[in-house]
Amino acid sequence: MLGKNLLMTPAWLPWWTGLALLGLLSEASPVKADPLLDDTTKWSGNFDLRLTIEPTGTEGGVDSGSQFRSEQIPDSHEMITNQADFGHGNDEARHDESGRKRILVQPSPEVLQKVARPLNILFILADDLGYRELGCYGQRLIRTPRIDRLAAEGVKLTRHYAGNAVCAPSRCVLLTGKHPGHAFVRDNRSTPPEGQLPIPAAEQTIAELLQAEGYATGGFGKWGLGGPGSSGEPLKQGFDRFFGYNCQAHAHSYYPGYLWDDDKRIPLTNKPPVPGHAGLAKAADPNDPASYTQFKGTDYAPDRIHAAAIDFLRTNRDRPFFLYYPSTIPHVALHVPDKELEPYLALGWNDPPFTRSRGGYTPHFTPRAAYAAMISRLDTEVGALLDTLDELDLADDTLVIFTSDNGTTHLHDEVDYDFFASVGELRGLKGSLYEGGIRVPCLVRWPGRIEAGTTSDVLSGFEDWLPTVLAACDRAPPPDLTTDGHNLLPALAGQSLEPRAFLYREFGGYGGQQAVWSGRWKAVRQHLRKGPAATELYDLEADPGEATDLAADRKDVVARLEGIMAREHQQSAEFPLLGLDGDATK
Ligand SMILES: [Ca+2]
Repeated sequence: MLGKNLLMTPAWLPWWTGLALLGLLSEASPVKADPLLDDTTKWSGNFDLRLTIEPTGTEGGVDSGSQFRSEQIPDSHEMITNQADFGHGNDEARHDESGRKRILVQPSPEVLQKVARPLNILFILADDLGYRELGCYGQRLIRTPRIDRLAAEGVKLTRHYAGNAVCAPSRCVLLTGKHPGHAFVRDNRSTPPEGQLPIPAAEQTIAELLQAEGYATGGFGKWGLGGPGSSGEPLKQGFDRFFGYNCQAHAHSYYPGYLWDDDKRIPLTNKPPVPGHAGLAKAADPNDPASYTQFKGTDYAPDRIHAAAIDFLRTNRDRPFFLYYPSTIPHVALHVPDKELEPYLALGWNDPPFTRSRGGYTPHFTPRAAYAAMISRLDTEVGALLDTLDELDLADDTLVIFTSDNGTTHLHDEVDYDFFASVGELRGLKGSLYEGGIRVPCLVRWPGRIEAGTTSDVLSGFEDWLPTVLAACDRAPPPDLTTDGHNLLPALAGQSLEPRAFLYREFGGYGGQQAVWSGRWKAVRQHLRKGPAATELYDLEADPGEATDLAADRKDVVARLEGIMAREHQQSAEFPLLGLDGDATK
């Protein structure tokens, strides 16, 4: 019953000679290409090809077996497959008609990995890292050699805007591709006992879309979009794997009592756990370093999170993956191991102790050194992730994106943003829709597709990553998905495009704010919780520090940008902007 046939090609001929001959000579034996290899797939290098030959029986049935054969493609050989050559797309080839033989050309696993390997995504998100806190963005005191090298290997964006001015709403924009006038989560909101307001099941995240395409999806770090068991928890929003903090408040301590390993709480060995918020003991001498030892633990959560992410890379080296790495660094509290502090202590900075005795984040004896050491620690982690891609021979097949969820914190006792010039010439800090709160560093590397060492001033934001990542993976967004984002790939590759019409932000927190960017102009409104607020207008090309309000001189521009604000703000029952909506909760 098992009819068998094997296509024999003399060893000195390239493998496809036999197929071409077969296609030409034997009408009864069309050749079918594997659908995984489309007509633009480029085959090169030295690898095995596996041919499966299935003789077919009578119409409507397959009376066959299969055999495999390997052919070595010469090292120097390179060809572009053409589906027509294989009969793919030819109706005759698709149907197993009586008497015809069907031949499947299937690449061996090595071929798939080497040739048709889908793109991987590594998305690294810093927490509260300001626009000028990396060497490649002008930082002079904090060392970030590995992230700077990433900039040298890819493109540096100079007008990239986080999803919002604080953690949770910024991440919601990133993962769902909707700007804050349409996004579900528009402010931080805790949901006891642990976690933040969950994104609903109906929301589609980047992870969900890639998971449906067969990607391994892992999140490692801080979540903040839905507590354990809620509709928003990572395992229900497209992640196969999660390791880290579910809850943003829990993430204020780097030496916690536990972390989440998928849906299980796993204990850490900090005995006792170090709180994120506590003061010096009443009797403690603020000038004695020993007074601060109570804020040091033994089991540093970033070590655990980083190890789990590296493990995810190794586990999935043969599968396409989406690795989302939302680090908790450099968000306070100032918790960093001594060994990472030492290089900065050696610099002998004037570094007065942060001595808070009650409330707020935990104090530190050398807060400037601690903050710098935390950012350098993140830099080391980024370096190790990139080194692992190199080691696994995946660097060329991986799109790497590095950015931050909002600007530098406004907590000056904790973080001396003046000393570091954390946001440089920009106005505002975390929580503000002025530039310093929301314009963030952003680096993108894709060898062969993005030119190394380039800079782009394309106006862009977190909503763009969902369509950009899908486009990079050669996938279209599902028809029922509405996104406010743009595919950035052409711009990242250096093509000049029609400028984007606008970028929109709103934020119910810190008094209620709205902002619109369009070309050189930016309109911003504050205090929207109190009522309709005056619109300020800045020319960011001439005035990046937003010092001179031009609203009175350019009423035409103000009117146009206010029109965009009105159009893009969709009322939210959860997060009303009272000055615009009235009190939607009444
Ligand atoms: Ca943040």
